[in-house]
Amino acid sequence: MAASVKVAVDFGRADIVEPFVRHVSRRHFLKQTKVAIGGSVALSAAAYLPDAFAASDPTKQQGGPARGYGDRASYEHSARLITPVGHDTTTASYTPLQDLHGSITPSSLHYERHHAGVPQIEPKAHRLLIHGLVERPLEFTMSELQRFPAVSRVHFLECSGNSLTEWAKPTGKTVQETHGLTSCSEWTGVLLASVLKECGIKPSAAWVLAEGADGARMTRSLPLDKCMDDVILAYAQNGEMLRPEQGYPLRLIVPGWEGSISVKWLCRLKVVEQPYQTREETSKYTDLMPDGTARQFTFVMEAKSVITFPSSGQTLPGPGFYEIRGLAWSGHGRVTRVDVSVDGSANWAEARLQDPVLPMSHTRFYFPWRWDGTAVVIASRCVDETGYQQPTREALQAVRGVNSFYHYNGIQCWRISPGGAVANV
Ligand SMILES: Nc1nc2c(c(=O)[nH]1)N[C@H]1C(S)=C(S)[C@@H](COP(=O)(O)O)O[C@H]1N2
Ligand SMILES: [Mo]
Repeated sequence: MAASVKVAVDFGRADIVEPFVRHVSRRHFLKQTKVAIGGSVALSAAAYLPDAFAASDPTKQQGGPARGYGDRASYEHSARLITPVGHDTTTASYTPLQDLHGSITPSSLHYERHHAGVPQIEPKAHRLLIHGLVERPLEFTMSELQRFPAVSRVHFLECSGNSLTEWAKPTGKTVQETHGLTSCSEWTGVLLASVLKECGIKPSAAWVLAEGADGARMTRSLPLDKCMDDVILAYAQNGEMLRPEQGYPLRLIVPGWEGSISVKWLCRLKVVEQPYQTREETSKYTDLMPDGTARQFTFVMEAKSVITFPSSGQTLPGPGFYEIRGLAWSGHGRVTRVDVSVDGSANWAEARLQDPVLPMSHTRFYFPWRWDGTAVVIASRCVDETGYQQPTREALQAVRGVNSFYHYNGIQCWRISPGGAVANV
């Protein structure tokens, strides 16, 4: 490898940059790039091109062929973690949040939750029936739905069971296991309001029953107000048609609300007066309170954040500069602030938010930090545009007790021990 190594660092903070630049040497550089310390690095071309490439005719094709449908580099192996939830068809797969950059989840890594497996539905044969309290009951084909004015919006989805293992005490699990049931995509489709208006809503209507065409026939009741506001009948995700796991060819995207109400493989909407009290809103997806009563229809996913680097299961190579990175989101709108603590929640300082900060979307945050090599506990907490602040586990327990299952959004702490190992504490 050629010895000409030029390192340009642009962290924007002299106190972090200077020690790094002062001590930089070729050996140091090689060691540090292995741990992806960041900054911008320029090498001479000969330093990174294999000899064969540098020596041969650059006008002749030497690399692989073009491909009709792309795949990632053969060196990349990040994957969803698949766990059986109940009997063998109830499955969840968890997004590897620790490996992701920015705020969009690659479609192939979007978490999955399906109660009876993934059906294969032929789009030409698929229909959406809208009936009940409407002037004109109508059945739409996929191509008819695609003729309506389209919208593309970035929204997170989060299963209300995300982080449920953390209710009582820390579990030692990784961020993929504790928080991997949330993902964020750009969804394209037609506003449900446009299609409902086409059918003509009768005055007595107040709820809409949504049914999926999978084996589970997932069925949920949605308040009509939400349906007329921002609910999307989505057929595309991150620029291409939905993945089968995400509900191909048609699903609901109910922004900011618990994932289970975003019915996949959507085939029927019945406009009604009352919620239907289906299994998914009585025996499931209710919150058991300490006094023995249960909260029902707790739709909105409250503000939540988590540090994805460094996070449980990772190991820091040694003391020095790190950029703490994570994700924050709120079902009530935009995230307005994320604070990070690097001293066991004694002090908090504001993290930098990545623009654009979109409503009901994952928001990436960054926090520059110099680790001195001692044992520390790091954590993040977020505030949303309603002023609500993400609570501690203790604060949540004080209100909700420990019988609750769904809707855990407590502050997540990671401990870094002197050897660099990061653990869930
Ligand atoms: N038809 C149908 N819709 C469904 C489900 C299902 O099993 N069947 N699972 C729900 C649950 S519990 C969640 S959290 C989300 C998950 O969406 P995803 O798999 O695209 O992440 O879909 C919801 N919609
Ligand atoms: Mo879910």
